[in-house]
Amino acid sequence: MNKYSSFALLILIPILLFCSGCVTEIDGPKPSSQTAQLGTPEPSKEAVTIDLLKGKKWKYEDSGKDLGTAWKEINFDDDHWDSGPTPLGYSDDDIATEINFGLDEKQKQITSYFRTEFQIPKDKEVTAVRAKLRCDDGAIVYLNGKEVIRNNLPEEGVNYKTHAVEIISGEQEKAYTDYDIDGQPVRSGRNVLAVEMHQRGPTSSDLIFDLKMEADLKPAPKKIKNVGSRSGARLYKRGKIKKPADWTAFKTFPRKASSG
Ligand SMILES: [Ca+2]
Repeated sequence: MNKYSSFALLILIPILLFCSGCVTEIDGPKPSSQTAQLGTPEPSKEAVTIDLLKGKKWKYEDSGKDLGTAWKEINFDDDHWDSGPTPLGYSDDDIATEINFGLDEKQKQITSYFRTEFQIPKDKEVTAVRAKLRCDDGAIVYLNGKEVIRNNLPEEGVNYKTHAVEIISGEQEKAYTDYDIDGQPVRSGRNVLAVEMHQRGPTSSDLIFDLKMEADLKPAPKKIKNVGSRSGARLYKRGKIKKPADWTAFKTFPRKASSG
């Protein structure tokens, strides 16, 4: 080996050793950051079904009085009403909460009123609502003040003296009727269900009410974010802002009158 060959080896050997290290590093274990990402999967965007009324108690008003229309609204004060789990009613074997029908069993009160509430998480959106109603004899169900179910009652002119259309007896008393509910009245946070139950007549022997309800929920879209206010204008943005021209004045406010 001449001096030129020796010099070439002195240059090539370090280069080969360095490249060998590069290959080992590239083919070796990946950085630990990838393992961390696998441990924190993104939230599922699939809809999930929840039971809205599981274990709920219902408030009830069984005095036989005419409550008018305010009783079905979301902010009605029902603190003084009694409460209990379903089925509610009287004169049936599987009643969980016994209510009153008045002093005379041959002149029973026609209408009784029921209320309960449930919550929808603020980060969820309702895509479907389903219900199962057991009623003897007739019922109207309101969700946040809007009628969503009417069973065995006239289409119009219903008041606290209105009788149910048909007698419910035998196996019909234990049957549940399925409903697909318009989910539009459902709101984020607190929701109120209100139900009026009507007897077929003052001598009807029994009254039974039960309601089951479930909803499909999916993650709600991101809300518009308030990014601050300047000079009486409130500014909003959606997603990523690329240019100053994307900013839009949402609303302006009158300035306070100066004291001078
Ligand atoms: Ca009845």
